[in-house]
Amino acid sequence: MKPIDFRSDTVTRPTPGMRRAMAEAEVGDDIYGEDPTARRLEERVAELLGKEAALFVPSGTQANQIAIGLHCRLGDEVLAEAASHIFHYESGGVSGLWGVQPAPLPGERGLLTPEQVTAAVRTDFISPRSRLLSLENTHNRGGGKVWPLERFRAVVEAGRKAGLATHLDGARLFNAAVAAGQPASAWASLTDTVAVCFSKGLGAPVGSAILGSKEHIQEARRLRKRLGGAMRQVGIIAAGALYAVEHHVERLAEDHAHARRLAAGLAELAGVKVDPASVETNMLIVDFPLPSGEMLAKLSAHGVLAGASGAGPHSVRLVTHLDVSSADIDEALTRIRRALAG
Ligand code: TLP
Repeated sequence: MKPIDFRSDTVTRPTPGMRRAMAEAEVGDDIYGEDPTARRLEERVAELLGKEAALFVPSGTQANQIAIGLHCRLGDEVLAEAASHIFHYESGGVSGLWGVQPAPLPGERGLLTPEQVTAAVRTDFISPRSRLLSLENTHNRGGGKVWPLERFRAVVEAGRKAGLATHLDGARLFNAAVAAGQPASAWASLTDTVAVCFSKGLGAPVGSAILGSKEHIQEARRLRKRLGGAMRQVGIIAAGALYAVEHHVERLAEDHAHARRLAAGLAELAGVKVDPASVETNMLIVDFPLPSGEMLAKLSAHGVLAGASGAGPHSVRLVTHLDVSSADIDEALTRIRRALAG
């Protein structure tokens, strides 16, 4: 039985068209600035997101960490929602790489208010210098929550007024854009820097980008080298990312519809708690009757892979993506029903 894999949208395999684009990519040594495919990708993404410049990097984690390195000095503080990826899943990079202190703000599914940001900024010399506001759209631990554009604008504005630099962790910004029916640039143009990933919902095997002003990206190039992220004939993977940007954005609507359908099916099962109305993009946070470790083992034995969400002892995260079809959703519901009965 082939497992249906809802652990993350990072698990996708390149499609035949993507593999062809990668195999045929024109390449050169990118540390000499000679890789034409990486250049094309960077220009295309900068144009799509309304930023002056972009830099291809190996991962979303590195894109976020470069942003912290760009904006902060030793001893500064970065404000972000408490459950944000930069605090939870980047191996302590905020403090370990840059000597920066986290200022975690409690949010509602990852969203903050302008008042909260204003109140959190510290101005006395005894406290760390509040320096960067980092927001995440969609919000991962918020269950794929989309930042409503006007609220995002107001929060960024509050940060800017208080003298903070602003960063958007847009690992799944294209999911937000498709779900809200707005261009990705609507959010991206508001912050100083933006990180986007090609290896999540867009289905590329590797790669992310950091975007900002020409000056920021020039300095980002130095930080990428320092972190060991400058690569040579990188066009091979940049071609997969470029293919993803050109072919896999609009189809994210299918993943969102699959997530909603999965939630609606699960909501009918006894003892399973999920609110289908809360599913905005490609993620579901579901409470099962068993503790998540036990439940995940049971699901796996029945051919359904998922992960703990971190939201509570019974909470599981399921993520839809390019390699989960509409038939897989029906089959997954049958298997989950069986797992709960068995
Ligand atoms: N998220 C992964 C795990 O790290 C949790 C996932 O499976 O969702 N920002 C956000 C909002 C992310 O969700 C992720 C990946 C990243 C950054 C980091 O991207 P990578 O894995 O490319 O370093």
